[in-house]
Amino acid sequence: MTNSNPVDFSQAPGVVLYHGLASTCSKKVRIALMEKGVDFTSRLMDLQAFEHLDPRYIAIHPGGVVPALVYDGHPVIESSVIVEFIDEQFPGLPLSPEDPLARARMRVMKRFADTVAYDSVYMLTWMRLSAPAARRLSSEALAEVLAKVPTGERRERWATVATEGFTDAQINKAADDMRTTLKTVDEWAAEGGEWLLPEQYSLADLSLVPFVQRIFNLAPELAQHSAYPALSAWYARMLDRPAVKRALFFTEDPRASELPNI
Ligand SMILES: N[C@@H](CCC(=O)N[C@@H](CS)C(=O)NCC(=O)O)C(=O)O
Repeated sequence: MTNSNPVDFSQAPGVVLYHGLASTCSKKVRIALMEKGVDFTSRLMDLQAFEHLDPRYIAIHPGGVVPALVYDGHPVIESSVIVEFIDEQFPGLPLSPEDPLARARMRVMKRFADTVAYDSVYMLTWMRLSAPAARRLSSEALAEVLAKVPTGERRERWATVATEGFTDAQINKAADDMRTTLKTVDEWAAEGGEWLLPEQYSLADLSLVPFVQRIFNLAPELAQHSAYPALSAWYARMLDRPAVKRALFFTEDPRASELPNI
């Protein structure tokens, strides 16, 4: 694996991953790469230093969010799409079942990760990591940053964390989503057996584990292990997988030691 410090935006052959250390969506993609044994160039970005708003990155990912994978010069974006691309492009452990009905169930679980599970964690994550960075800026510097954010939705998030933060109603909704996430994954783990799909370890498992990890870290009071026995056993099995451990607690880039991870 090769690294870059500071971020190198130049083209490189093979797989280049632009990612965030703490980013749940990046963790998902790192797990997929590591499960398949794909060698990649790591380009860790400092989101709190707004490196992902650099015009050279926006040229790769027009939404200005991580992760983005570049394969032989071709950008692939959206973590759920990227993990499917990795599974289809590279040999090694198959991460999707053959049976179309099982694939459909897997995609429902991936969709859940992208919606309910993602919505459950992003506000508390932003208040923990992004708010301090945004609040350190002068009003001129903040205006400059906001002008670089390519989408209205993200501009609003940055403006919110720079000022009053999210409302109590929003935070309560996130807590409800956390409970729903834990309960749903617990049920899936109970039905699935060893992994979430009875058929095999799949993209469903690796798509959900970063969000479960984040809930355990952000809201331990909501995540009593005894309340979710199947989820807890599944989570322990996930952490026993070398690829999952390497990806969640990623250290294989010199920048990793300088960035926060939760
Ligand atoms: N739907 C996107 C979501 C990506 C996303 O929200 N990335 C976050 C980190 S997990 C990010 O880049 N945040 C920085 C920002 O929005 O400025 C995906 O799954 O790839």
